[in-house]
Amino acid sequence: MEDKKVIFSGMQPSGSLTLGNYLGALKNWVNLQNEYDCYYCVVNMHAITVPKEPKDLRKNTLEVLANYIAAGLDPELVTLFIQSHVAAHAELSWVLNCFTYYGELGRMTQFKDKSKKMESNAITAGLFTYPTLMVSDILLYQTDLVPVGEDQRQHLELTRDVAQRFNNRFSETFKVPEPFISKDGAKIMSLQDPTSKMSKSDANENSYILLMDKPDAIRRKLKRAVTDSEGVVRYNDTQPGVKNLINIYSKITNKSSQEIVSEYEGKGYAKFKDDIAEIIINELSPIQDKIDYLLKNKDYLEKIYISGAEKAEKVARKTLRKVYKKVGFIPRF
Ligand code: AQP
Repeated sequence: MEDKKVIFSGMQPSGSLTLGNYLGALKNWVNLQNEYDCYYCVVNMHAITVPKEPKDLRKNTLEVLANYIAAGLDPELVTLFIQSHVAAHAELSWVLNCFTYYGELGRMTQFKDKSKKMESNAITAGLFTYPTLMVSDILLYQTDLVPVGEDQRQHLELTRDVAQRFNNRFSETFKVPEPFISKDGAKIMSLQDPTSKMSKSDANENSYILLMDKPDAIRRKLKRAVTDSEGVVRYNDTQPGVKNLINIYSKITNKSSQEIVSEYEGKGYAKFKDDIAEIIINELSPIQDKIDYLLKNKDYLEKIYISGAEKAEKVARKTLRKVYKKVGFIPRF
């Protein structure tokens, strides 16, 4: 265990997880669990950077944890925990906010994208400083690698900059982590607007497939998925809707895009969409059975997140103690 490289990643319980979260990140996390010392967190503190109903947040937090386990993460192998249970995340975040520049945060594209869609008086300081909380999540565990989707690369670069800045100002304190972005760039796009990514907080429920969607909903959403008027299954950027569906197909079946294109030569979109719906249903069905089972066994989930937090806390406290000492805070103990 000691020699294994450390991995940290997390997902926001800002809704139920989507096929994008699953194919872009979660499936990958499962493949890494034997080889690395993995910390996978449900980042509920990130989820309140935009308005969120408390009861939904509670429900989604347990759901995300259940989704992690149902998708194949083994709580015996990896550390699964809820972010707010380890206070060091908030504590380090304050310190690192004092080592992150206003200009850097203002350049974050995720902030620009999210804030653009909001009334200016609804944009909170939390949304603006969200990346520093993410920096803290990662640095607390002396993380080597962070498996995230391409959309998170900029936050990872900020993490490296802040870690290096702190290390240079004081002395070696943080491991400078590397992004670990899947080479095949699995960015799953919205089924309604294939130029923007599939997101669980999208207002249009036809834009995403949830891991917990029942077969009928999956079939209906696929039928309504935006394509184009070409009517030919081809893999190119002028047909972003079809390209996205091919990516989903390929990610689940491991078939190449060329194989899929040949398979559907001379066939229309209807058959193609029907087949993808069935492929998704087959992939998700065993996961859904496990999710249902886990959500009926809240005591089990509680055991997992409590023991996960205890383990995470030990590592996180050690880093935080170092940081407090370096910046000149007087230790209490
Ligand atoms: N569409 C996607 N394709 C590939 N990867 C994706 N990820 C998210 N959407 C896609 C990856 O999932 C991980 C966790 O993401 P998150 O839940 O922390 O936040 P997010 O990236 O902001 O995801 P959403 O679904 O878009 O959430 P909302 O709507 O709340 O903002 C990350 O590794 C991410 O790359």
